[in-house]
Formats: sequence, C-alpha cells, structure tokens
Amino acid sequence: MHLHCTRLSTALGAELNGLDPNAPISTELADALHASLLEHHVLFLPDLDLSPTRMAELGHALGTLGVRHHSYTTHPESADVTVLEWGGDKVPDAAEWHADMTYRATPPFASILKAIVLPPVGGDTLWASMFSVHDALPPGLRRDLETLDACHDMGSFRTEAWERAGNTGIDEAMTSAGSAVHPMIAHHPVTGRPYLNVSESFTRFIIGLSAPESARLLTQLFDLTNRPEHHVRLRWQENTIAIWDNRGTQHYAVADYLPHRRVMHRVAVAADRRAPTEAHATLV
Ligand SMILES: O=C(O)CCC(=O)C(=O)O
Repeated sequence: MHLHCTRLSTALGAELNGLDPNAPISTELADALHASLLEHHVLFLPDLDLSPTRMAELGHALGTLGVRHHSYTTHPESADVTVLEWGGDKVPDAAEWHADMTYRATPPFASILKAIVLPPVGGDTLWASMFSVHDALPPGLRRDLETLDACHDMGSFRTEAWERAGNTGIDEAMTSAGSAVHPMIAHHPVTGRPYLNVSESFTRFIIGLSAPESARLLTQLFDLTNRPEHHVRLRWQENTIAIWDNRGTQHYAVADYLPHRRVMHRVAVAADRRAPTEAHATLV
C-alpha cells in the first residue's frame, strides 16, 4: 500500500490518501499512521467507508480502547463506537476549544471520527496545535506557566446533567467524570515536545491563584489558542475519517448548521501502544 501525505497548514494537519477501506489493518499500516500522527497531529482520510466494527479495529491497532464517554450513546454494532448526533432542537456541544476528557487523570491518546450524515453546508471542525501555541508564548509568560498546574473538570457537560436531574444530576455526573490537575505546560509522551495544556472547555482554575487572577490568565491563553495561525480546518465529506493525537491538539466543532442533522461516529483510543512506558516521563 502506498500512502500519500499532503500537509495542510504550517501548524498541523495532513491529508492521507491511498488507504484501501477493505484491506486488513496491518501492524505496518498502524505504524505508518502512528508515525504520520506524530508528525502532523491530525490526519484526514477522505473516502474511507469503515464500518463501526472496522473503526474499532483501527482503534485497537493504534492502542487500547476503553474510555467510554459519560454523556453519549454507543453504536449497536460496536460498543466502542460513540454516536454523536445533533440537529433539530439537539444543540451541538463541542463548539468550544478542547482536548478530549482532560478532566480524567489520563485523558485518551487519540480519537477517530467519521462523518456519517452531514448538513448541506457548515459543520466543519477545526484543530489547533498547542505545540504551536506554546512556541508563540512570550518567553517570560512561558517560564511562569512551566511552574503552574491547573484543574480540569467536565465544564458545560453540567448543563445536560442539570436538565436531566438537577443538583443531584450534576453531583453524579461530576463524580463519574471526575476532575484532574495537569501541568499547564505538558510534554508529549513520545516526542517530548512541550505544549500548552489548558482548554476553554475543561480548564476551570489555576492552582494557587485567586479566582480573578486565574480567570484573567486563562482568558489570555484561550485568546492565544484562538489565533488562526495555529489552526487547520476540515470541511467534511461523507466517509471522511479524521484521526487526531489528543496530546498537544485541541479541536472545535463549528455549530452553524441547525436545524439540519449532523451524525458522526467516534472511537476514543485510551492508550498509545507505541508510546514508551512511564520511564519515558523522566526523560522529557
Ligand atoms: O463533531 C466534531 O466534529 C467533533 C466532536 C468532538 O468535539 C469530539 O469528538 O470530541
């Protein structure tokens, strides 16, 4: 199989062509996808009509599955596939910059997302390179952030919990999703490259700062994340698959298509088969 890779922006993103949707997902192919993912952070694979079972197989080839989302339903053919469906009065919930599930101590390594039903226009997704944001930080600010940690929680997923069961719903959802403190500058576990590790969806406050100091600094960092030079934007076609490395990227699903429907299938890959073990953490 000959894969052809075209870079799409300076910061991140590449289109990958040449995958056969019917070919088995060999170790060689998974190795090639992993290497491309490390280089480009997000890959777009057009016209790759994988069934839910085959999407889960692709996920298994990249790592271990098992992170189920607390708020979404799963596909009847494969419990590893989450169905994201919006439209009518079901308002999309991902029009905020975020890395997936950083309210967990160990967020997933990667996600695989396939377009099933698309609106006539709109419904694009953007990704940001948090490596690029990190590298653009003023040096003094970067040095300060290197010493700071921030607390992440489930953010606006609370709304759904509230609508379902009021205060009890929020308490239960917060307990089940959990919260986690992460360094504000993290390092990619394979490449060691530093990235800015806060998101407007899930980073609630900076440990050790007062609420207003924390809010001011986070807002400044969210504004930096929002600058287009750090982004790539995908205009989906049916059966396009995107794979992103959740360590060092964030994404934003544009919510501009209601009342039309948009349906996506997603597999979350919990752990990277090819990442060095804990020992690596001491090397970076
Ligand atoms: O629907 C999309 O384009 C992205 C959904 C999303 O934010 C996610 O899967 O975490």
